[in-house]
This record gives sequence, structure tokens and C-alpha cells, in this order.
Amino acid sequence: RPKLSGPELLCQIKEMVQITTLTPDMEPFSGLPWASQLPLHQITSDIGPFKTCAVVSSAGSLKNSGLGKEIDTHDAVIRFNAAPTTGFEKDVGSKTTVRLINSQVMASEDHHFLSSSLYSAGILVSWDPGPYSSDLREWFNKTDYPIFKQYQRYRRLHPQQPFYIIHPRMEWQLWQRIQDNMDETIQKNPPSSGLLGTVLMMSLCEVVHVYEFLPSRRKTELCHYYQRFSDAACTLGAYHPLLYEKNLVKRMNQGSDRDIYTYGRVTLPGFNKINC
Ligand code: NCC
Repeated sequence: RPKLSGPELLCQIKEMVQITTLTPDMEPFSGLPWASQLPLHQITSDIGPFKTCAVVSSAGSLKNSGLGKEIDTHDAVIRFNAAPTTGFEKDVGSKTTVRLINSQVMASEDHHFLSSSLYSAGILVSWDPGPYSSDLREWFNKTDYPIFKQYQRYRRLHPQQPFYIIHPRMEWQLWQRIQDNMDETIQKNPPSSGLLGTVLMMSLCEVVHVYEFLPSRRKTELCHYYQRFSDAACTLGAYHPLLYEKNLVKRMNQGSDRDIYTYGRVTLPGFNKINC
């Protein structure tokens, strides 16, 4: 199989990965009383387009990066899971436009998802590993974590905050792009929140800068910039095909290798800015 160039890869992802969020008209949700809690429209028609966007990974190598100011100059900033800004502004900035969270964060006791102020800034987007078939009914009957129960509870407590749920099809369409562009067989688990968020922002922005997804010279085994826990698997992946995700992003990068080394910064074009 011929190895695709960066621009070819970008076009494949643009054409083959549909950025879809759940709406009240979709089966089986349409028949449920809480369907009206779901946003009426797709996230891609509700927000953006933005000129420049920053994707802030949660990597330990953001620590002492001093990237905060640069990150905050973007028109929109996406962060992940429980990654805080308070106390870390110098390195990660303080603006949060979108927070992408996995269903584990929504369900686990120690994250205090329903009450913590961490989640009340910006637009929430959540996801849960769906079945490979991407069948909504099958997923609904067997989610990894109780995403729908927690969604309903959160919406009741914070009815004004926009909150989207990603269609599991997006996870697997993206997974397929990774697999089809790798020589090895990769684990059949959805891509990490970091890659899902990067592709989401590519559909909302003209230019996307991704920080410390590809590790800079600050590369460390420290898992997160906000915790004292170390594990190389945080950067290389265990459950998620993270190493392969990073390979793909490296191929699509339109910035220099120097930018990666110095700033941990990757530059990707928005889907509307590429001609396929
Ligand atoms: O760690 P996590 O990811 O929240 O990180 C968000 C995204 O940043 C990128 N990252 C992170 C650390 C690192 N050293 N290098 C990186 O490149 C990745 O792209 C990552 O997706 C997730 O993807 O949702 C994940 O969530 C955590 C965990 O559920 C949440 O942090 C909540 O505690 C998962 N960890 C565990 O399940 C133990 C992680 O595997 C994936």
C-alpha cells in the first residue's frame, strides 16, 4: 500500500471522517423523554468558524513551557478531561472555549463532574467508546461508562451550558484512517481525546496549533502537567493507539520540526482551507 503524503492524508480525513454530534431527532434518542436536552443542531453549525485555534494536550512536557500567552492569543482553545488552567496559566493559558471529556471523567466519583467548577467554563463535548458498528442503539444499551445518565444529570444542573455528545461513528472513522495508514495492526480501541479534539477543531478553524501532542525537547515521563504521576504510557499510549496517532499528526504537520522541538507545536490546516 503506498504511503500517503501529508496533504493526501489531510484530504482522506476531511472526506472520510464525519464530525457528527447527537441531536434529538436521532434514533433511539428521539423516543426518549430527555432527548430534548440534546442540542438541536450540530456543533459544527452552532460554533465557529474560528480563525486560529489551539489544542492543548495535557502532557507533562507543558510544564515550564511558558506557552500560556501564545495559547491564549488563539480565537478558540480546546482542553481535555480534568486539565486545569488555574495555577498553570503561565504554561497552558487561561482561555477555554471547548472542553472535550471522556465518559470516564463524567462517571468516576473522584472527578466530581456534576459539581466541580472545572467543567463549567466553555462548551462541553463528551464521548464514550462506541461499538465498532457505530450503531447508536447497540451503543445506548452498552456504553463503557454511564454517559447518558450523567449527561442528563449535568444538563439539569447546568441547563444554560452548551453540551454536545460525539457520534461514535466519528471515533471509528478516525480509527480506520489510522489503521489504513499504518503497516502494523493497531489495537481496536478509539483514538485518544487529543486526536478527536484535534480533528474537531480542524472542522471549526482555519488554522490549528496543537501543543505538546508531539513532544518537544521538554519530553518527560510525567503524565500530566497538573499531576505528580509518571508513566511513559501517557505519551506513547496503552489503551489508545496514541503512538500511531502521533505518527499520523507528524505526517500532516505543516510547521517545522524546529517548532515541535522548541515549542511542542504542530500546525494543521482547517478542512475548509485545503483543496482536495
Ligand atoms: O490523559 P488524558 O487522556 O486526559 O490526556 C488528554 C490528551 O492529551 C494527550 N496526552 C496526554 C498526556 C501525555 N503525556 N501525552 C499526551 O499526548 C492525549 O492525546 C490525550 O488524549 C483521554 O484520551 O481521554 C485520556 O484520558 C485519561 C483519563 O481518563 C482522564 O485524564 C481522566 O482522568 C486516560 N487515563 C486513564 O484512563 C488512566 C488516558 O488513557 C486517555
